[in-house]
This record gives sequence, C-alpha cells and structure tokens, in this order.
Amino acid sequence: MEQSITLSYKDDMLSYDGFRNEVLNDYKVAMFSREVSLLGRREVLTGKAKFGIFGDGKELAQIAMAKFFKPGDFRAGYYRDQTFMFASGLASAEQFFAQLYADPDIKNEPFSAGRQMVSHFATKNVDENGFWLDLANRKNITSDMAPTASQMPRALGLAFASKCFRNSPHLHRYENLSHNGNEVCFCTIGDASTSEGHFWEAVNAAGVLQVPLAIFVWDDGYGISVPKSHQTTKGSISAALKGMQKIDGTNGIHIYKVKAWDYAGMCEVFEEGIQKTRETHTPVLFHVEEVTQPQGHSTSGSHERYKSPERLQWERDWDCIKKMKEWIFENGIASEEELQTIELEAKQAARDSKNTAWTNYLTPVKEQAQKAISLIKELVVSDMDTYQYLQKICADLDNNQEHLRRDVMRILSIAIDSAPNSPNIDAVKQYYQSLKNVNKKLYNSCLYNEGPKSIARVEEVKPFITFDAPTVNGYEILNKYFDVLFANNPFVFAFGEDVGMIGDVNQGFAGLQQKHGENRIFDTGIRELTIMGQAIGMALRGLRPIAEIQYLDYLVYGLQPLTDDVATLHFRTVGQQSCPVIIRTRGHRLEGIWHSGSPMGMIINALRGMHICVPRNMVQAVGMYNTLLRSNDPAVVIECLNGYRLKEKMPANLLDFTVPLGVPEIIQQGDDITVVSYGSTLRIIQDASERLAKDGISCEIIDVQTLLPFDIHHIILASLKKTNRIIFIDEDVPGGAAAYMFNKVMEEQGGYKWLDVAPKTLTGQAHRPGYGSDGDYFSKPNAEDITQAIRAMVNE
Ligand SMILES: Cc1ncc(C[n+]2csc(CCOP(=O)(O)OP(=O)(O)O)c2C)c(N)n1
Repeated sequence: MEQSITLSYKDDMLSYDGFRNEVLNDYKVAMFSREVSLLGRREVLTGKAKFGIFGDGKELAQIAMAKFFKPGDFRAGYYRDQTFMFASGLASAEQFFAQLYADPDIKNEPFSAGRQMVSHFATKNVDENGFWLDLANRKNITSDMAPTASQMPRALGLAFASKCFRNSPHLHRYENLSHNGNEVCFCTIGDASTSEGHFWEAVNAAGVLQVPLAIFVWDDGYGISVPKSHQTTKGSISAALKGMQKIDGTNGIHIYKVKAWDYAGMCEVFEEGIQKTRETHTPVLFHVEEVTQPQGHSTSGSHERYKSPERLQWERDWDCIKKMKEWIFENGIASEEELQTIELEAKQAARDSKNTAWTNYLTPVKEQAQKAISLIKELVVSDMDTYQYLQKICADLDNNQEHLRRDVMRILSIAIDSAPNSPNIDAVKQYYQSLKNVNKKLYNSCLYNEGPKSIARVEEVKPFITFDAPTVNGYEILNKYFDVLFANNPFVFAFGEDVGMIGDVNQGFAGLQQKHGENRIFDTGIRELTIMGQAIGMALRGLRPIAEIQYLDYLVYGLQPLTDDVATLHFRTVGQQSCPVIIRTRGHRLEGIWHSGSPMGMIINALRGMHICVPRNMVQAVGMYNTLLRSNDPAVVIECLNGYRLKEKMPANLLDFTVPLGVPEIIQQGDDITVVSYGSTLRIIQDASERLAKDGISCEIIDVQTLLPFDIHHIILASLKKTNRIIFIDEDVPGGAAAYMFNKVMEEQGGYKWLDVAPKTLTGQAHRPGYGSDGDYFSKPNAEDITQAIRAMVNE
C-alpha cells in the first residue's frame, strides 16, 4: 500500500498532466509524512515506544530537495528528514515505525535493526561480507547521529571525496564508486545546531576546498526552547555567513534564501543551486526560513512552554502543507474533493503501515513469551508457594500486551532460580540460554567486521630483513614504505597539517607529494575535527584515507567524530556501513604538557569500535598499516614521537609484511617477572632490565603492540604462568591504560590464579609532564622507578 506513496518524477514533466500529477503526488507524500508524524507521537504518548522525534513542518522543503538527489549522491543529515527519505523511496513508513518500536529485526528495520532512535536513517555501503557496493549507482544515506552538527565533518568528507575522484585520473576507472566526482553531498542541519563549532569549521573548509556540498538549514527559529536570537549573530545564519559568500574571483560558498512553505520557489532554487555545485564543486547553502514545528521539538516536551500564543498561531497559519493546498487551489490544479481523496488515502496508508509494523515487531516477542510461559507451567515443583508464584509471573506476562524481550528473559531466570530442583528445569535453562544467544546477536554484534574484512582474517607475514639490509632512521622506513604504498594502492590518500609540502613534521612523507601528486598527499588547515570528517567521508565512499593528527595531544580536537561516528558506525548500522579510516598520529615522550601526551585510557575507552595500535618502532608501524589496509576496520596508529631517529633495519618486503593485531610480542625472554608495556616506555624498561640483570633479576618484557584488540591469544597469561609476577607499565595517568591491561589479564585471562606477589601498575603522574628533561623524568615512569618497583616485587 505505502509503496504507492513514493515519488516518481520527471517522466512527463513537460506536459500539463505530468506537472499536475507530480504536484498531487508531492501533496500526497507531504500529507502521508505528516500523518506518520502525528501517529508517531501518539505511539510514544500511549507507551508503545520510548521516544519520538519527527519531521513535521519540513515536508515541502524535503520533497523539493529529494527531486535533485541522484544516484551516486550522499546525504549526511539529522533526525528531521523522514519526508526526504519517503520522497526518495529510501524508507517506508513501515520501516519508520519499526525503528520507533526498536524492532531488532533488520528485515523490518533496515537502518539500524532497532539500535537507533526513530528518524536515524542509513543505507548500506558494503555487502554482508564487507565488500563495497556500487555506490555511484545508489542513493546513499550515511547513518544519522543524534549529537547536533555531528553530521558536518562527515558531510565535508563525503563532498571532498567527489573532488578526489574528479581530480585523480587513476581513479576514473572505478565507476562503481564515482562518475567523475559528479556526486553531491546533501547535508541537512537545524538552525540552532549551526551554533556548533562543527558547522563553522566545516563551512570554512568547504569554502576553501571547493567541494560539492549542499547544506540545507531548516530554520524553525528554535533549538528546543532557545530562540535563534540567542543562537546566531544577527539571528540569521545566511546573514552571519555573508563573509564566506563566493563572489567573482574568490572561493567561498553560494548562499540562497528560501521559504519553507514556498513549494514552487524551493523547487526552482534547489535545482539551480544543486546543478551549480554538481558542476563547479562550489559549495552551496540553502537557508530555508519560516519552517514550522507543529508538534514541537520531540515527545520529551511541549512547545507551548516556550512559544507564545502568537507564534503558535503563526505556525498554524504558515504551515507548509496548508500553504501548498492554497497554492494548488489558486492555480486551479485540483479541486477540494480531489485533495480530500488524496488526504484520506495518505492517512489510511500511514495507519496501515503503523499497524503492520507493530504486528511485525510484536509477533516474535509474543511467541517467545508464550513458549516461556508454557515451559514454566510444565515445571514440577514441590511446594505450593513456588507453584503459585510461578503461576502469577506467567499470568502477568500473559496479560501484558506489549512484551519486551527482557520480560521473557527475566521470567525465565526467575523460574530457574525458584525451581532449581524441578525435574524438567533443563528445558527452561536451555531456552533461556538459546534466547541469550539470539539476543546477543541482536543487541551486541558487529562492533567490528566479523567476516572476510575482519583484521582477524589477515595472515601474518614476517618482515624480511636481508643479510645486507641497510640500517636507517625510523622515519626513513616510513618514508620508503609510503612511497611504495602510494605507487601501488590507488585508493590511499594522506593529509593533515604539514603533511603535503614538507611531508609531515617528522618527514614520513618527505618528497612524496612531489612524486605522487598534490591530490594524494596534501596539507590541510589547522582543523583536526574536520580532518577527521574528511577522512570519514572519504572512507565511507571506498577510499583509504590516512589522516594525520599532528601530535597525539591534539587528538582531543578530533575525538568527537571518532567516538560518536566512526567507533559506533559498524555497530549502529549492524555492519551495513564500513568506514575504514586510518588515523595516523605520534605521541608519548617528547616535551612539555602538549607534546608528550599518552592519554591511552581516554582513547581506548572512547574508541571501542576502532583498533588502537601502539607500535614501538617504525617497522612494526608499517606492518600494522599493511594489516589495516587489508581489512575494513577503522584504526588509530600512534607512532613514537622519539622513535623517528632511532636506527632500524629496512625490511625487503615493505608492502607485504603484516603485524597481526591483538598479538603481543615477547621482546625479551625472562624468568622472574613479566613486564607488560607498549610504545616508548619499552625502551626505558629495557634500560631498567639491563640494570636488574646485573642483580640476577631476569625480566620477560612483553610489547602488547595493540591495546584494541588486546592479547587475543593470552600470551601474557602464558608468561605469567612461568614468572608468577607481573607489572604493567605505561605513561598514562594512574587508572588509565595500565589499569585496562591489568583488568584484561587479571579478570579476563584469569591471571590472578598464577600470582606469587601482588600485581602492580606503574604509570605516569596524575598531571601532565612539565617542560624540560627533568619535567619528563619526574612525571613519567623512569628507569629508576622501574628497577625499584621490580626489585621490590622480586625480593618480596
Ligand atoms: C551535542 C548535542 N548537544 C545537545 C543536544 C540536545 N539537543 C537535541 S536537539 C537540540 C536542538 C537542535 O535544534 P536545531 O538544530 O534547530 O534542530 P531542530 O531540532 O529544531 O530541527 C538539542 C539542544 C544534542 N543532541 N547534541
């Protein structure tokens, strides 16, 4: 039924009938979407769903926008765009309601399998094995997020990828990914969210880079309750952006203003603007004014609390659907009766979709509940109290018409606890366990790639060091590697502050821009947030960006898109979207408060869903880059700041060797104590170990190599079984990554069973290091601290 609601344009627009049909179809979509919003709110208020946020008031603007969204284009938007999705044929109301109900069946809710709140849409960019789909021939929706303006960095990157494709002749043959960079990124944002730094950084970068980005600002005057006079300079985003406007002979962006109720006007302006940005790659911003929000912000509150009666009346008078209806009558396009028929059909279609979605959602849970009830009722129990109690919980579940999976789990668990000796309790236990497995797959899967594109599938290949291998500086290993990598892998791009012309501050890319071209290795502005966004958008489109954060301490500027977008993406799309960014940075010991950071605890906790690689030297780093490029998971690689001038042997198989992730390396065998660490600290541990050896204390030193994943084969446990003593050492704050490693080995690996003395962590101080060598010495673990701690443990 609802499929008849999606649009089919342009077949016959030149004839009057063609035009009329299109207008009436648009009216129907608008009515349909409005009804979906009204019904959606009611579903929440009557308790069938937990939270609702809808697109009422923005129907016409989105119908107009959808007309120019072509196969190959991308959308990075936010939670108001249901009408756009319906109008583009990318979502049905049934799917919309399935998401509202948090239906975990991906067949019913294809955007996130119930993992995301309603109105958070997505389409696949990879198939079920993680291989790229033909994105150039699909309409692409990157997975929506709730944090305001979080779509902006990614939108910049999606548009920037078009520029990469257009300007890189070696990519032109990949027509499954791009048609000469003609793809536009459609980005939507609320007026209040333009107050975020993300918006300004992205718009500035787009104006500098000149990329096909079309930003639609839905200006309904408020950010929840705060009016735009408190949000935006001059109360108008288009006025505030004037200085960025492109004029002849400058870069910048085109800016248009339209009214959200002006159907014909928006169609005209959007067509012109989109065509311009598609052809010229000059970004465009549509300031869509006079948007209304008939039901208020969300189901969490009522807008009568903050809108005046006059404003509410204005919103009723200028409702876009009402205005479209008036326009249809004024132009004699349809009669009152015809529109009434359309309205009735649209409302009925919305209602049918809602009912079907609810039935689809409920049926499997009901089946589980019924099966649980019947198993529990069959239990033979010896006392009356237990019998009555079990009868009662079964009746309660039976009477509840809106079951949840957790209700079923709970009643099964209660039954197992209450009647442990019942002869037929095993059937209940088995069912409980089988549901646990099912629910684990539904609710806890796909944080990382699980199939062919998983890092676990990458075979280990050892570096091949020939007899006469040259000994060179660490940075020269990277430089040679990147050179051969760029010659061999057309999808790889590298960029960041000072990466292009000078080849990064430590010369990893020195001379390579000149060799491989400005399109592939390039400088960016100082804007870590949107450097991350640039990488995200490129990776979502099948490219393999290596994006640089100049120093690890500045990762904080770029952390938001990594934690909210990249790290959650595979999980929140149930593996349907991949974003294999590689974030390259350098950290640990160097100098002062902002060039010696090692906030690894913060990083591993913020970035579950990415891999965190902490190579001790540049050969290991190269092996990790190779592993990552063979898989589809995103990662951060933290090179050692003080390692670029240390000498290493150049492997002969630079492009081929791989370092398996999650596999520690024992870099020194020993018997008395297991010392676990990573990165720059290892060299200090080696120094301490030499001194300890003189006292007859033999250390087994283990480099974990990656913090995420962590020691998947329990190599550390095997060492502990031999030494029966263990210390975890790093430069992070107390309770940071050393505590994480401690927890992994003690709890997950069961290391506590093999201890002769209390296990220990040795970390940096709680503050950051002061400037100078003594600032470093007294703030980070030093060889003296380490020898004393280990000696005390061994002598205990
Ligand atoms: C980073 C962040 N801060 C706060 C919020 C809570 N929040 C959700 S929507 C919203 C207002 C957004 O207003 P606007 O951008 O105008 O979009 P609208 O909802 O009006 O379409 C706020 C403050 C959030 N989701 N993310």
